[in-house]
Amino acid sequence: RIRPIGRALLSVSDKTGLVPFAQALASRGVTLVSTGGTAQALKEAGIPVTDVADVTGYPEMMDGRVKTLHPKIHGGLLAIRDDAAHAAAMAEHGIPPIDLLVVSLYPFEETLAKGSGFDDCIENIDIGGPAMIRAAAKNHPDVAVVVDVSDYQTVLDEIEAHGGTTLATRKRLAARAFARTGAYDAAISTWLLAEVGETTPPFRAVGGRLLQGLRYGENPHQWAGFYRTGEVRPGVATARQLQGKELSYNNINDTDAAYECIGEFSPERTPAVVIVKHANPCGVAEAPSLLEAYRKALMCDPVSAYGGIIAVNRRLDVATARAIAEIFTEVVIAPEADDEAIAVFAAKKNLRLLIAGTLPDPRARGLVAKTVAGGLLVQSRDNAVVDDMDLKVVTKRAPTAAEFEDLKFAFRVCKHVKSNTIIYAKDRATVGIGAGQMSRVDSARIAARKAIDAAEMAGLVEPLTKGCVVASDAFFPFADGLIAAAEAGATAVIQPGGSIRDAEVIAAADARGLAMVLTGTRHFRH
Ligand code: 93A
Repeated sequence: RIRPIGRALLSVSDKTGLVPFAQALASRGVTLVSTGGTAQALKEAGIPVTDVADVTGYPEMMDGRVKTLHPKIHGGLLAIRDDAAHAAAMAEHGIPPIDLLVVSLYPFEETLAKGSGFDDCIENIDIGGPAMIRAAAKNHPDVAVVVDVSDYQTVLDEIEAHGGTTLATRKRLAARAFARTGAYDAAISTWLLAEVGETTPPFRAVGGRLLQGLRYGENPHQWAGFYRTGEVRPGVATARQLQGKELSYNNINDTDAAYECIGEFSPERTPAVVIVKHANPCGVAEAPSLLEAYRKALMCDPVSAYGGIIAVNRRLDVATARAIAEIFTEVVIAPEADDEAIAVFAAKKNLRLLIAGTLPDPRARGLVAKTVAGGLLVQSRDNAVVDDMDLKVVTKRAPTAAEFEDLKFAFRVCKHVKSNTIIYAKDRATVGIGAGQMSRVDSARIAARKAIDAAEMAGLVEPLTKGCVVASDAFFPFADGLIAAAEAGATAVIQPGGSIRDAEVIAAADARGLAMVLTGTRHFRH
């Protein structure tokens, strides 16, 4: 599929490298056709060139707004070369084939960047250029398209090596061409949206498709949209909303946090419930029934759970739905739900019920993106699961079987809590969660304080942290965090290890009779 280049259309705003490139093409016998300014530059360099106007039979008009928008140009770009009917149309209308298109678009981005006025920006929106680029890129089986100076040499090398362009190269060039027109239009729409007081999502950068324009962002003065990427993963972007008000930006963010966390508890395990508030779990529990799991999760931090987001790991039943309906809940997400459970929520007009079909796979790969000023940070999803980790007991005392189960439970949860994370857990339920603190010892203290508050609310004589286990998302840099946990009543610890003071931390655990397990894997989350 080598395509020799007989005729090339050059129409470039950025004339960098134009002359030597055109010269190289001309010397290889390529006929050159160009728009006004480009033709002028070539003529000045003594390179033979045909004016587009001489091909179309029309002068460039309306200040250049109409130059190449003509069947004699677009026919030459779009005709399928080995299609008899297309060839006949070309012959009948005197349409010359164009084998290579070289375009650099009107400098819209540069015009905008230098602070030009509205009319100037509008005038720099290229219409004919993108039309030709897209035509040539569509017809890349026959036509090569270049939209960047850096590909001039690519084309010359191909001619040198093969006497024309290869299909593989034309395809690559076509992909780049569509990327260019896509980015160009995105720049225009970003500018226009800003003109009318809206902002464009940076998500376009990762190829998002608008699912839903949101009423506002994290705060009412912020613009927001919900975009779907190409990733196929069960979750809030693919779930079906059965009832309730439209999801808000914060709802979507929190629901995602809840559903990603519940994914740690596959339906083959015992029933599990996650309650999320402000993107952090405030209660997670496993129990023989979903209802019990919900009650235990709620007990961890009933104050925070008010207005929370609830995720369950299996078909939502009516008993659990009734219990959930007792307090104000923003969103419930489940893989599926019984009809009676759905009916319970029907009376709660504001409660959003989402059915996601399947649970997320905690081991699935995926992308996580976050913007920074002027940039985009992208990383793979944290798909490490405690069951796959090489767990090492480093203390004199090994955890009991029950402690070991709780340790793994707590580490599963801590992956989904903002760092620094300290989780106290007992009987496969969180009993104290310390999230998002700048120091680990503060997280340990907060988690203990919350456990005391929860016990008081439940009318218990002592906090549930008595005899609990503790998980830390990253190593204890000092023994203080571990000591705080021990003082709160923890008897066993799970943490990644790897601090230069590990020995000190292990000694502090031994001194208090604590059992400690190292995972070797960290679960930072910010
Ligand atoms: O104003 S346009 O949208 N109308 C057109 O028909 C057209 N054809 C090519 N702009 C058009 N172009 C653009 O002109 C090209 O994309 C290129 O940026 C520029 C080259 O013009 P010149 O050769 O006159 O410098």
